[in-house]
Amino acid sequence: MLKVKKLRCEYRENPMGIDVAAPRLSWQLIADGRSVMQKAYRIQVSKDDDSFKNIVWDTGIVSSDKSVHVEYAGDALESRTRYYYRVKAWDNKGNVSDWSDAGFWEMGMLGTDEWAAEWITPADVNLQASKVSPLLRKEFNITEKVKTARVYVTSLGLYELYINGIRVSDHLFTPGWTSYNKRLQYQTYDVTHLLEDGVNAIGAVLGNGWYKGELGWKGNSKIYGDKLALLLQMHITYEDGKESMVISDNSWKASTSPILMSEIYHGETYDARMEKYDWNTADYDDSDWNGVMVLDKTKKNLVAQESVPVRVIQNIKPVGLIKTPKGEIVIDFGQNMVGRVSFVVEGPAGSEVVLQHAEVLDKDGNFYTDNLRHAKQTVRYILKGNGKECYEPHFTFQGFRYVKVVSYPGEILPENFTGRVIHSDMEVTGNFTCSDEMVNQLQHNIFWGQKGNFLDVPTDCPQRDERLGWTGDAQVFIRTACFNMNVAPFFTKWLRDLAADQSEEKGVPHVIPHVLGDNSYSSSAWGDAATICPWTIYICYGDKRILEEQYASMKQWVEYIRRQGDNEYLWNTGIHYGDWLGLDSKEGSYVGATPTDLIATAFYANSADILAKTAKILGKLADASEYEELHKKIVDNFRKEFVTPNGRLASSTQSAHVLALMFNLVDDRDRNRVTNNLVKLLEQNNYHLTTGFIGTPYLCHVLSQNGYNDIAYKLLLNTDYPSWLYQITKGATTIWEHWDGIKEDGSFWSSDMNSFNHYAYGSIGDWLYRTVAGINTDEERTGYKHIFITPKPGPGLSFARAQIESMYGIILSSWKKDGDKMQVYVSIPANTTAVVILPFADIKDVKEGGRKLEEAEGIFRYEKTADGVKVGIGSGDYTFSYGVSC
Ligand code: RAM
Repeated sequence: MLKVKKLRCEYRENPMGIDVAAPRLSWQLIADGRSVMQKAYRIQVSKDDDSFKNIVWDTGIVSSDKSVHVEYAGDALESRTRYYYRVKAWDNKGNVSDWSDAGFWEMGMLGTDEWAAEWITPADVNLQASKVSPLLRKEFNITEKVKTARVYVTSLGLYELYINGIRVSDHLFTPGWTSYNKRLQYQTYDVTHLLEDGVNAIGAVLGNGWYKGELGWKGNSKIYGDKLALLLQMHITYEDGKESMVISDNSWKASTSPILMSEIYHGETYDARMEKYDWNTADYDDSDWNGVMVLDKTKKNLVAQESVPVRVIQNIKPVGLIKTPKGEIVIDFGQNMVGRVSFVVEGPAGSEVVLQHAEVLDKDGNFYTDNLRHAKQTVRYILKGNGKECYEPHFTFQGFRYVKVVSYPGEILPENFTGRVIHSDMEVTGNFTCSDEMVNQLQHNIFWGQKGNFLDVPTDCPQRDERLGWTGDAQVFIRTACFNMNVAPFFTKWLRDLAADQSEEKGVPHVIPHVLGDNSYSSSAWGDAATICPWTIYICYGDKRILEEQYASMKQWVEYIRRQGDNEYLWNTGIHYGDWLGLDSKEGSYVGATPTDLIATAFYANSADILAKTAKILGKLADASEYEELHKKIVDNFRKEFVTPNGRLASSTQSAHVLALMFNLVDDRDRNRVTNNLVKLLEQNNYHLTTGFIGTPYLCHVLSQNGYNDIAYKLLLNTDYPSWLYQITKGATTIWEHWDGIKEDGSFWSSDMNSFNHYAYGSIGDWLYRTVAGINTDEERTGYKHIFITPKPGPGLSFARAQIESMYGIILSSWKKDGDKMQVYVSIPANTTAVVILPFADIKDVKEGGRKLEEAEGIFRYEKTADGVKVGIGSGDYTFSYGVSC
């Protein structure tokens, strides 16, 4: 049995409207038995229909085991054209698959000159200047039978689009957030099914969003521009082959909507009495509407949608209704989430529903919003008063678990409220469970932190007046993110903005898209997102193209650092966030005690190393040797500056030791000493961490890698402050920004900067997947083409299990320790191979499926190593059991 399944083009299933010149095709092989490898493949691509009669590219039978990111190499792809593709595979066992089901991709509008549409904005300057969301509409006639219709659309601000009263898609927060003046995405929708014979109507509502609304804690707004506008082009193809277009131009009409105010941070005000019934259908009389104005705005910055869309991903019902000591009524959704609340209400016209959103209650059980700072997170709905009314906000999202019902006509019944969880619709690829319920809750919290902070851009927090694409947070969390969900398209888009927003000197802004003003760039560890993020996507998805695309940006960042100060091999100038929020910070400071020049130089070394490896992979050999040399010199200088001749680190913080070990900055002779000193520091602190954003992600890794796996487990399983599980004892359902967000006595650390949904410390997820369960990719054959399964059991857990869906299929690693018996279960997808290290095992004891290793099928080789028995396997499921003495 051999099947080809899960066809993906540019990571996506049947993407609509892409502008990639050579789209990459991937598939998975489904096969019985063990050690199945692809021997050959054949791809056919046909234009316009899936009968494969009009074939434009046929690879023929290609002898290759490549099944991920095979680049289309046929004739140039045409604009606004759909291509179907199918794949057939041959394996090493003599099986041939059938043709797969057909997948497709559709090209977007490829040339700027193809845009006949014009940017339009309401002509009424008062409407333009007000907070009210404008409506735009246009009627058009259809007299012949429609074969297909497509809309290509984008906006300055956010848009919702309707045809004949129906939303064209469930995508939210379109056109997404990019560095708008340089790159603005448009979306492509198939609207064939929405068109009718005769008069049709198309209508759009615009919202401030990131373009015109408030952004950042300084209360800035209109960062990208002060006029909301729409750009839309519909192409209709008729059965007889003729075509026509509907475009945004000065024939459109504009008016006011019932959305009186909508702001990402502040919520929405909606007066249902102002609704224009059926405004987006052909029956509506728009004779009292105003006209529109054509805006002279560029179309040169337009790019097709690059990431996955943002959607409502799930609904949550309230778990309780609370009356607080202050007497307020608060709905508890049981989960700190990001999205909004939809509700049903009935009451007299003019009565109001007012909802305020918050993440936590204070220690007395009262509704608490101080940590939101200026973000109002308030939704106000004014009833029209004609029976049951349903409402959900349009252009805003909130970070919340609790909702205070400030006003609501009638009885407040939980069933009338629904939490709508919103984020980028990334495919869920991973899960981790183990024998400790609190660690399982930790994994849950990490996962929800990712859901809440991956809303089109990777943010730090989703609730206060920030919600920005902090580069440091993104690089710290990306490896964990890659386990939980497929984040490749998401980061592909964001990294293009990073490159686009690099300063003239090629520094990297603190937040991407860059909205914080001129001097907000180039902190070490934050700017290093430029190298760490593309490298991680390459490692986890085998995506060489992201390295090609980002190479200039990566190199410019390293060269930027090199130009700082007067020693090109140290970075000891500039202002840095350091080990942000480390517990060893001085009173009143956020910057941990680890010297910022040590951190900056360590990250500089790491970035130079990544750049050298990238240059080698891309065949840029001169660069490769130059940056290898640079890396060596930075490491030498690090040693001179921060390591004493006898191998002691100049800084005695945990994070300094962690970085030195993680980035291989000390020589082998000193490694033990530095490790032992780290262990001593931990011991002096009663085996508790003091690390901030920089040290925390690597802390358990360096312990496990250097002989102290037991201490890593101890840190993981601590439940008292400060630890990952401490916050769980305080009821956390997402990861906190501060180790002491809520103190032991129930009071808050501060109201100033205290997010309860911040993924940075969730980076421990990487260690759970990669070390506890032990799933890793070989860096020589990335994207899990060759897999390492190296579980490291430790004290306190009796089993752990992780599963990830790689580009090749599902990888599973699970171990169970029962007294002196150990069982390791592994599943490896077809067309990959793996090395498994069975911890604490002896060759003679190990059985696979009841058989000795030499008798088991699919095992290429095995040997005893210091870490256990090392077994080479091909695809399939394996159960290893053996006795252990420790
Ligand atoms: C705050 C947040 C954010 C961090 C910056 C430096 O805004 O904690 O996560 O990256 O500071």
